[in-house]
Amino acid sequence: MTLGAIAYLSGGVGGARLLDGLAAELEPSQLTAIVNVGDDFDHLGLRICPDLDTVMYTLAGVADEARGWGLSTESFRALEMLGSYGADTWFQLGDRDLATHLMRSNALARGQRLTEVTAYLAKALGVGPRLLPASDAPLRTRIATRDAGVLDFQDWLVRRRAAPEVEAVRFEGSTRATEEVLAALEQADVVIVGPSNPYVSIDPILRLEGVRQRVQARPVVAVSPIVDGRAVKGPLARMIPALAGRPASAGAIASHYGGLLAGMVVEHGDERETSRQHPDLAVRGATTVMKSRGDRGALARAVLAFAAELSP
Ligand code: FO1
Repeated sequence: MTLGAIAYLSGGVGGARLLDGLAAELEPSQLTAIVNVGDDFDHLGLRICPDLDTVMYTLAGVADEARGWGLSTESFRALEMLGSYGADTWFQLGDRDLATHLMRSNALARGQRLTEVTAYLAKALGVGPRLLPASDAPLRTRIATRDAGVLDFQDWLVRRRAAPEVEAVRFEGSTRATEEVLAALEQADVVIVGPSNPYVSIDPILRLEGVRQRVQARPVVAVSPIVDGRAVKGPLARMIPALAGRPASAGAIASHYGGLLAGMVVEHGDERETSRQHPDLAVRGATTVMKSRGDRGALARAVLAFAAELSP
């Protein structure tokens, strides 16, 4: 069938890149991104929403392509001055990026919902598809580690470079998805799960009240964030053995999502092993490592074609 409305679950840099490819293939009104807010934190008096900003900057074409987060043509003069005052500088806040955090923090302080201020900022940057924070209320992913206690997410990921071994991932705060998120899932013909870390980018979305039941009522296609046993970016390849007690693989990702998936798009060469682990899962091979904007479009087309085949 030709697909109508698509709900896309996203977190991290890989999720944002495929969303960029999908946005180029679809009408803006067809595509809604439901974005992780478990990475969010309050830092230097500002509310920082890394996954929302990564998606917004990527779709606006202003993201720093090499880093994947933050803005291109950035400077860090404010951060230098903060350092002179002895403030924390381990989280690299750029001068132009600070404008986003100032606008968002002021709007929230005036009582606006995160959903509203996200829509305002995205519109100001000319972003077409709807970007929805998974929840309006604060939600925090925390990492229980073997040797360093329970850490805030950015402290673990950025400050400590994900070195402390993970024993468990915990979520604190909001358990409520927004009404907009629940409605977007109800109106979706298909749900696409981006090539994101399932533990810290997608689980914080699925665990919200009413989300998993609405997602599993629709055809769900996930794109594997693991290629030939390795993570394209980030700590995922080490988290799978630590948390699932098995080697990193696309099959391990499918197992983590349980019976949620109708299909999985994996890197060429990973099809056979994934199908061996999951005989009843539809598996499609594609080029899932996106090195260019052209790659994003090609992967988006492959995912959309596969999703259309799986939709009744
Ligand atoms: N990731 C880093 O590894 N180092 C940083 O200094 C850093 C700063 C930063 C500033 C704004 C922002 O929106 C994201 C930033 N990130 C940084 C990425 C952030 O840690 C995200 O949580 C990851 O991209 C995973 O989603």
